[in-house]
Amino acid sequence: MQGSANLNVMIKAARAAGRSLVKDFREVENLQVSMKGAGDFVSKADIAAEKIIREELMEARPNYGWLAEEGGAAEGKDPTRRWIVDPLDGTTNFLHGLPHWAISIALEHKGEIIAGVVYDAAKDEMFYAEKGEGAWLNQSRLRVSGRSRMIECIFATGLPFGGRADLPETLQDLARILPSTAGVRRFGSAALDLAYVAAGRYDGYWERSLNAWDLAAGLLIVKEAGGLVQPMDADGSILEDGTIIAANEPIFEKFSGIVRDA
Ligand code: 2AM
Ligand code: CA
Repeated sequence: MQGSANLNVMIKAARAAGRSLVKDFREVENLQVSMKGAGDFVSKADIAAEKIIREELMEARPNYGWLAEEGGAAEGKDPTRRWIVDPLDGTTNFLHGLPHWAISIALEHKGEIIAGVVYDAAKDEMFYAEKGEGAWLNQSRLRVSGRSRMIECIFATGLPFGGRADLPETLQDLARILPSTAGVRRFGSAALDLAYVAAGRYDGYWERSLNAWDLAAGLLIVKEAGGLVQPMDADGSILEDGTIIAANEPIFEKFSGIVRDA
């Protein structure tokens, strides 16, 4: 796909941040003895990656606004466009030396995501999409899976950890979903969960309690791969509520019905 100038800027920024993160990821292994030391190191790696992305994007498009996990929000001179960035999605994986984390960069125009990049730098998998132009993984076009029997489908989700309060809801979700499917996976990066739905690796994905930067790029990639995405509350907003249900079309109604039957 011959991407727009904006998409090329986003891909360039993701690659630059990816190089920095891959270098730091190799170092993490040496720090495992001290989790605290590793935690501080990873948060520095995260902030350094965000700085690289911000510099690349702001140099190319100085008028656009900004929303990112580490750096907060800033309105641009052009109030209709903003970057939504997660420099390191899957931080816990990164910290544990698990090669499953990604950089997520989205471009929003008048409240709608028009371009998205999710880059798995450890595996050099660049997932990207532009509105109306399809979804891609490196040079290949992506398509969601065509599975229509729930019992053959694999679903991804996130599970609460630490002090997160939605444990009962999550356990009820699992009780409803596990028996009628081929299984549930919990890999720890919302951005990659969505990219994997787009690639047909997962048949669907649901999660609550996320932030706009976890979801913005991935939701467009799913849509452009022919999948459906909705917030948990059908009248709500994915990015404002931080909830999502994503799946291929043949199973969406059934799957979303089960998930929403909370
Ligand atoms: P992160 O790695 O950038 O923190 C895992 O289920 C997903 O939840 C990841 O995308 C992770 O993003 C996100 N996540 C981690 N901690 C979170 C929190 N306290 N609130 C909301 N989302 C979180
Ligand atoms: Ca994140």
